[in-house]
Amino acid sequence: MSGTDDGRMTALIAKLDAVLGPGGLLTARSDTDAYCTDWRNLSPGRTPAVLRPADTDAVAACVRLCVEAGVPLVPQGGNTSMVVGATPDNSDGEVVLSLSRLNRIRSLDPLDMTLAIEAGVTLKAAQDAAAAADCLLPLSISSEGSAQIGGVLATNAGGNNTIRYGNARELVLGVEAVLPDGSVFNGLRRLRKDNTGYALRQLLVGSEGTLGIITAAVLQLSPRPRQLEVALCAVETPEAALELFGRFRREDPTAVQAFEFMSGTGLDLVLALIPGATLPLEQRAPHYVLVELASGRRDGTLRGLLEDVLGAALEDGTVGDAVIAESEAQRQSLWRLREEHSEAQKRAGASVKNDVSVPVSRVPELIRLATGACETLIPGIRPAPFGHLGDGNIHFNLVQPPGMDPAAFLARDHEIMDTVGAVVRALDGSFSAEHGVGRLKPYMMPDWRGGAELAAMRRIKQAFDPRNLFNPGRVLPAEDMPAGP
Ligand code: 2HG
Ligand code: ZN
Repeated sequence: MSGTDDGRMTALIAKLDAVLGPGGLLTARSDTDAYCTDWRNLSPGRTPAVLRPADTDAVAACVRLCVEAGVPLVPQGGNTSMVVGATPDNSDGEVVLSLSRLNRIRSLDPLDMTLAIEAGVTLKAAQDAAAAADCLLPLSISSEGSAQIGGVLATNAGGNNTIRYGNARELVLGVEAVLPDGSVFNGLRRLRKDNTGYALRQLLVGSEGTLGIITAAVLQLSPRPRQLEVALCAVETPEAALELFGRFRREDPTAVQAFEFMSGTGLDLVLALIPGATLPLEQRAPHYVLVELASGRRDGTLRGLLEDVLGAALEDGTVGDAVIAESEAQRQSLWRLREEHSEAQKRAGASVKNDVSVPVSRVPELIRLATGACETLIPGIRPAPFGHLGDGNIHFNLVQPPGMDPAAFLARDHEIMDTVGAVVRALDGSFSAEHGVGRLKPYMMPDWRGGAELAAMRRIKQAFDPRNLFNPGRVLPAEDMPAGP
């Protein structure tokens, strides 16, 4: 049903308005536009209404009304999706359900180290709540100031600390969600052990809103490290970056909290386009590594470890130059060079993102082979790979050649993604490591996840959402889904 086809949408909106109350429903284009534009501005959409329920019961009531009317729902948190997973298409027939007003911290237990939290709390606010109780919520992603817990879980976000703490999935003990029949699955348990049938919470985590809408969760917290050490290192080659990683791991397998790779091209864009960004090294290098070590002890052993490994690496040439943060402010400014990569690439023009993963040992091959293949495909293209080397997840992003028409570059996005994809596949990798599939990449699913795997996914979708109204066309290729009403 489209927003203009008959009076059904008008009647639905009147019912939703009654359920949501003042401030709960937005219909004016000037109010809804921000909810229809994805962070990358790749695919501007339209919606007849944005629903802003304030609690789980109101989410369930909205779902029941929309499903009864056969209207598709697009759940949205902080709207930071990189794969157009949380904004409506341009049919003007998809209703946006924003979780932003479900923003309460329900409970925090420092002894159990659990945090019960609603979907609309930002990741940063959740981290701060944990820190105030001397605990750590170890999930850390560049968009944490805006990204909300519901979206973080719906996409099984990974980020910088996966190497030590795992992805979002590993941190979830319990989930509360509204299912497509309007029922509320109350799985907000906070148990470390709970083998009672299928782990539905794990099915919902990473399902990108196609099976249920997460309204709250219980997260496992960790003890807060007493010491952190951060260094930025210049390296000549991706192989040297991997070698350095291996040395830290061999020296102390538990100490590495983040091990991030940055290409010279990517960091140059940050230095050129992000005000205030400066390189604290004497000269620019072909590649860089940002390493963060953490320890539960307060003594000087962590600093000793960092200095020993870097000292030897500088001596034998594995590392060309390095700087160690001497204060919290310096730690943050080193991290900023890494965190601003997405913003800098956005400012540099059109770019095509490949959020890929390979076994850690094959990251250098990935970087070399994909760089070569893309440079052959489009002369002048700027490969700017960066990301989570320590867990094998590289953002193999390609920035348009200077001066090229951005639309002409983006028109070749599938060609570019498939070129990188061929390399990733040869290295036993995945085409989507942490950003999900969204509306941008379902076309890749038959090729990468076809056969029994995709067939099982379709049966699961059919069982949960037989009318295909929860985030349709995301994750699974639309043409393979049962037709809507
Ligand atoms: C990051 O690691 C995010 O900073 C964004 O996953 C990556 O912009 C990107 O491609
Ligand atoms: Zn990332």
